[in-house]
Amino acid sequence: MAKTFKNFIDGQWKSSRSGETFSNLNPADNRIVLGKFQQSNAKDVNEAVQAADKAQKLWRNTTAPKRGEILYRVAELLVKNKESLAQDMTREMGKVLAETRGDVQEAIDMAYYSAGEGRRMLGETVPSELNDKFCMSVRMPVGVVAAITPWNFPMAIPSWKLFPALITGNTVVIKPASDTPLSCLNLVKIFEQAGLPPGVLNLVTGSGTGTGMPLVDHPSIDLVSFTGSTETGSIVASHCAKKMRQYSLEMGGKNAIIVMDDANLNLAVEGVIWGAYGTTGQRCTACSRVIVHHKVMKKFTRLLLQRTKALRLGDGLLATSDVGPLVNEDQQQKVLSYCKIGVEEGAKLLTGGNIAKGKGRSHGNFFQPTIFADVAPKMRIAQEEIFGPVLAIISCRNLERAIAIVNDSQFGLSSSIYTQDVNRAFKAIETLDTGITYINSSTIGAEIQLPFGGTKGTGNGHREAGTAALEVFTEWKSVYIDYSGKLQKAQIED
Ligand code: UN1
Repeated sequence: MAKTFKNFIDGQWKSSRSGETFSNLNPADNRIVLGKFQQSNAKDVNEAVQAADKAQKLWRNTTAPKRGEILYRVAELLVKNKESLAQDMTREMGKVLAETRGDVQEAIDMAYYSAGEGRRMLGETVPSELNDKFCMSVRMPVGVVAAITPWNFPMAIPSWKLFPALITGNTVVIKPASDTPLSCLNLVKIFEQAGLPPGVLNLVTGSGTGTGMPLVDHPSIDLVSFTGSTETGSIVASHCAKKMRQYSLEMGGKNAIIVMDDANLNLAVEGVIWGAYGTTGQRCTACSRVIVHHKVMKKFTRLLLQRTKALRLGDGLLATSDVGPLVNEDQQQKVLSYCKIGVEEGAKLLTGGNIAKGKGRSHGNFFQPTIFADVAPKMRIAQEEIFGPVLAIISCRNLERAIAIVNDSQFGLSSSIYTQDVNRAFKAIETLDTGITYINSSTIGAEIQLPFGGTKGTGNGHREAGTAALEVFTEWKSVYIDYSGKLQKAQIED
């Protein structure tokens, strides 16, 4: 019998008023049910938001360094439990253990980084127009935050939202993706263990329509922080806009690596393999296009094909697996349909293109690492986010053309160039229209102390992580202190 997990509301573990649950399956073997989770409805959401609203007063009045102390304890508990958290994550999400350890590590890094912010959280002091007057600005919490998180980074992405939101004095209701509720619940449990007061952080599990939307629409929510598909993000945005509510969105990517004729080709191949097939291609930063200088196309393609064919597919818990399954069957069907589209569009399928079966894989959502060559920049497989292990190779004549191809996208998250020429590298940094650019390194692997996010359809101008996160989770208050003891008027001509 699979264990039943509950919602966390006002410091209590509670069943949904719906009386219904949903199953969390292991994508490496869909017969394995990891647990039953609450199918929450609007009533549960209301209770969770009310708890967060009530806890606002206490939490915003807890000094930031004290809030930081709790976050340090969370960090330490995450360190202590890292291995079991990673194992749970591989079981529910599928990516290989080395990567789920990395996912937990991002949460650890974020916890330490944010806890330290409790003693920093810089505001500004600036000169006044007048004598005997002092001007400064301080950061205040926004209020009650709704966090809606995806399944590809089941702990890291919740942590990008929770730690900055909490250190700045907000209270939160989080709804994780229904494919990966366990990792988020494990994180919430650690906050409870670390002594976070009741109501400051609440968890409701369930579907996007039944749980997510009532949360977005709840009148007491002040800010929605969402990571997920562009389609859902735009629905979230329109609901928030109607209610004059703040929102921060992280959405799709169609990230590219440029390989120039002077590149270290072995290094570039390793970068492309890691970017295209890490997390089975299910990162918003995944490399799904590689733009190769025509002079090195033949050699690069040969090396890449060799490395791709050597990748071992299997259960992410096994040390012999390089690439795990896709998260669910719908994802598997979606990736398959894109492979059919690629063939119909006239791209040349070099390897993969199909569901992967065979020993240890017949009950999981495995997919063959896939490469399309001779891809034209306007083809759908070069324009739309596939979110699977599918790579499109595009040829280019020179750097200018390569940059134009990268920028010809509705998205602008991550980009990369392999070159030994410093001039080309700087040209790329300046002209690639993405929020993140890597030089001689893959499109993935962002560190939490820098802003994370993208231009164009990837987001709405906000960034997560780094000090940029403070901009999302705080409001400015400007303060004027006049100690002259008389009425002074600013901006009046003498
Ligand atoms: C994502 O894919 O949604 O840079 C986040 C990276 C990771 C985070 C990716 N640190 O690939």
